[in-house]
Amino acid sequence: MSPDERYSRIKEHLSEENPILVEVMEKFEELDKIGHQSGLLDENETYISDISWWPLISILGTFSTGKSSFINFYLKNRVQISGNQAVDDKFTVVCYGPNKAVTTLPGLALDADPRFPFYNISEEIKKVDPGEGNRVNQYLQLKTLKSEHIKGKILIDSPGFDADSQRDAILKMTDHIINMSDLVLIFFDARHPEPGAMRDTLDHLVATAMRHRDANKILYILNQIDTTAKEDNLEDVIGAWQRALAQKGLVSGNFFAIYNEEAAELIVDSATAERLKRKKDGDIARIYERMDTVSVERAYRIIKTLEDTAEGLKKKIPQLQSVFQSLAKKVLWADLVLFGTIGAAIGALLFKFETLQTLASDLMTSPAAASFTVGVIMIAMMVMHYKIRGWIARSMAKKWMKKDEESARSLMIYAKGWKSLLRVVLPGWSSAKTKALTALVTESKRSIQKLNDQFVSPSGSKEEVTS
Ligand SMILES: Nc1nc2c(ncn2[C@@H]2O[C@H](COP(=O)(O)OP(=O)(O)O)[C@@H](O)[C@H]2O)c(=O)[nH]1
Ligand SMILES: [Mg+2]
Repeated sequence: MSPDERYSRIKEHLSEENPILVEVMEKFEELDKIGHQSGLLDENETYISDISWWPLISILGTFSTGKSSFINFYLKNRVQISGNQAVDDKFTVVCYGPNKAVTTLPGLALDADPRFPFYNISEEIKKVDPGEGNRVNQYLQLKTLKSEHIKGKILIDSPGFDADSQRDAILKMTDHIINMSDLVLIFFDARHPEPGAMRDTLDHLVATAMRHRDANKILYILNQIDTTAKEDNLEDVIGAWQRALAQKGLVSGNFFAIYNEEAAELIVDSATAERLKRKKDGDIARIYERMDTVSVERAYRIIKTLEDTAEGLKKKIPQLQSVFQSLAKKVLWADLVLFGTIGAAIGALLFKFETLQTLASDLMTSPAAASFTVGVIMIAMMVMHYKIRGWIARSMAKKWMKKDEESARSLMIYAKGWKSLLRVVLPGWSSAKTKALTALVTESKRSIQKLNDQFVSPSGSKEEVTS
């Protein structure tokens, strides 16, 4: 799919979700143009390919911790099957769709759609599971439904890791998903909060989450706390759980303790029931708030990416220009030497052989023949020039590969194509681009202001917004 097509399909959807992001997207198109002109991007590459435009919330945890039940409750719809067995062996991506009823689509639908963060996920899957054929359907499925609760975000339910023979591949996919997600909910089971119950999977999740540079996006949720009612030991259970996490190196975090009303056991003691419910209601409200503000955070993050990319280019382009200047110098010398030698050789031949001289003057008397000859010589020279240019650019790229891969890549892109070197070496080339980039950054700051106007509510949810 060409970048243009990709842009227009995403735009179509964003115009419903958040028009400010359509503006931001247009700025990304400008960035792409600069990227293409400077050889930093290949023809069909785009800076938006790393961005997913919908906030992604992933729900992780070992099997039977109540992930699917939580999603069903949140969406007020029985989207996922829940139960005591490992019912799902796939990641399920849940998003807004045109049908009221829940519609299930194979993973390929996600792999092929640039509007979703799973575009080209099959490449990622190939890395974790290099088996035969396209295995995307084995790891992913898509469920869509027409519901206000899912509008503007994407939820991911994760499979029952433990029962899976492809556990390693699933864990690697999980890492990838943590990286892509705006918010990660890691579920724990209050029936086994003690350290011994920290299975490998949870260990892995917690370790991965902790390493993450954006640790605030990870919420640790102790679920099924209704099961503490019988012994009335909620504080002990929460304490044991947090100590277990601390033992893994997690010093502080977003801790929550909840249960699912619909799945909970009946709590006989009314005082305990009341206390648990209060705790749960408070924590659920905080979790939901994070889930709802995630689309706001995402908008800011996209603009931040735009700014960072622009700033990066501003630094990169003058460097690139000096690389191209040295390429141009080398090509110029090579041209001079080659064409000089050829010219001199032709001159010497004409001087030496009289038959050649008469042939040449005969040619000159017929304008058609003369222009044909000149044309042939010009084309031959052009071909030679581009061959030499490609050859020098490639050999330079090889050297740059060790120092700076981006410059090397640009050289390679130039080596392949017919782009003019002349323009690139003129001083105006990089100054015009850096000027355009500076303007882009200023404009993106304005988009942030617009977002602020749109989102910041007087109720004070502002600190949730900026991250
Ligand atoms: N007691 C209790 N049971 C729950 C709670 N949440 C889910 N369950 C039950 O736990 C089982 C596993 O739930 P499920 O959502 O399928 O877990 P998943 O494997 O993490 O998706 C089901 O039988 C649910 O009814 C809860 O908060 N309390
Ligand atoms: Mg499940």
